[in-house]
Amino acid sequence: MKITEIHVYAHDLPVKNGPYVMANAKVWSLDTTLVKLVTDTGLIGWGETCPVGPTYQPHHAKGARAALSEMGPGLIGANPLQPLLLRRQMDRLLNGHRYAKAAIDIAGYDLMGKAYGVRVADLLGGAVTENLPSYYAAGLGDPDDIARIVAEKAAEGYPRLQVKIGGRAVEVDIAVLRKVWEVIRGKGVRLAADGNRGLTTGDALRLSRECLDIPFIMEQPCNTLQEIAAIRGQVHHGIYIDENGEDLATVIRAAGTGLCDGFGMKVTRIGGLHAMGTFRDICEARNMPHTCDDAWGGDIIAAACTHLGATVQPRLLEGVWLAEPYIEGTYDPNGVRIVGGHIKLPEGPGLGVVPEDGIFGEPELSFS
Ligand code: 0XW
Ligand code: MG
Repeated sequence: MKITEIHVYAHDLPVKNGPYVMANAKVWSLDTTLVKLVTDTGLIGWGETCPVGPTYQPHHAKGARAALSEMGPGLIGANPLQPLLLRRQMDRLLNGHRYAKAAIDIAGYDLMGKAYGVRVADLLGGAVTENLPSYYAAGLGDPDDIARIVAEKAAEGYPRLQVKIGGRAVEVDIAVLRKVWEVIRGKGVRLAADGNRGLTTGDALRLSRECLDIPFIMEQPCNTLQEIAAIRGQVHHGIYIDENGEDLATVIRAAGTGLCDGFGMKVTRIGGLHAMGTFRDICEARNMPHTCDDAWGGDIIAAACTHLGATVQPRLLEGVWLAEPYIEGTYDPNGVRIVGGHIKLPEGPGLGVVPEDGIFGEPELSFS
């Protein structure tokens, strides 16, 4: 099979009741990038990448499209059924920019599934479940509002909740965690406190010390791996790395040196489904729990995260996070949805999501 055409679309995903606020980002609408691969067989594959604004990670929407325009001409004629060779071809055309390469990789998996008549989860090793746990991530807010959201989401059936902290007075973060714990204590719901790089080492230590009785994991509390290493031996809570988990080499280093207890991981940040499968296997070899998320995005990215999440050992899967509850609009009326805090694995073939005809308008870039 050969890629004969590549089309790149920009599409807006407005945030319901926006803005969505994190320590280092505030977003009202997300600019997502869709990739359509057309092949000489007539089969079509879809991929997507959607940074949650330009300040969450060193990624931005226009950067994704610039990277795709750099690689596009050199990918015409490539075989999308060979994900490893496709990745090496992209690396020959452009250094880094894994989050843009991920959109091509995902579209390749969609094509592979359609060509072989199987689901992407089967290509990734096989699904261990048809109904996956998700988690809800409440944005940055005051203690009463966040406690109310968390109570609602726990009652809805989410097995895990994430609250945002950081970028403000640490006393408010501590008050949020105390209030949240009052409402979820005894309900069997797991809790993550996500600093999104926004805490100083001193504040992270204080927060951990003053919340000794609350069993949460601290996700990406500080900005850099050096800062995390500095507090690692002194905090009383498990630490997960999210934004700093930029590539497999960093994951190997973090796991190998005991820098963290788990990861919040994004399919696009690590480079797509092929690299995410390797990440999953590294975590399994070291018994490290992790999420299977993306920064943001619509039905295509949601399907990619769900197919990969379905292959993770259930005891290590911290949940698949989807933007679906937070955004207006879908691409496919039968797209990926969260019901009762859980996600049904799409049936396929491929990703099992087919965008409505013409929904993304005219492509911003086309190569043939
Ligand atoms: C909760 N998320 C998966 C969605 C937001 O885009 C940020 C992210 C995180 O955990 O940092
Ligand atoms: Mg996070």
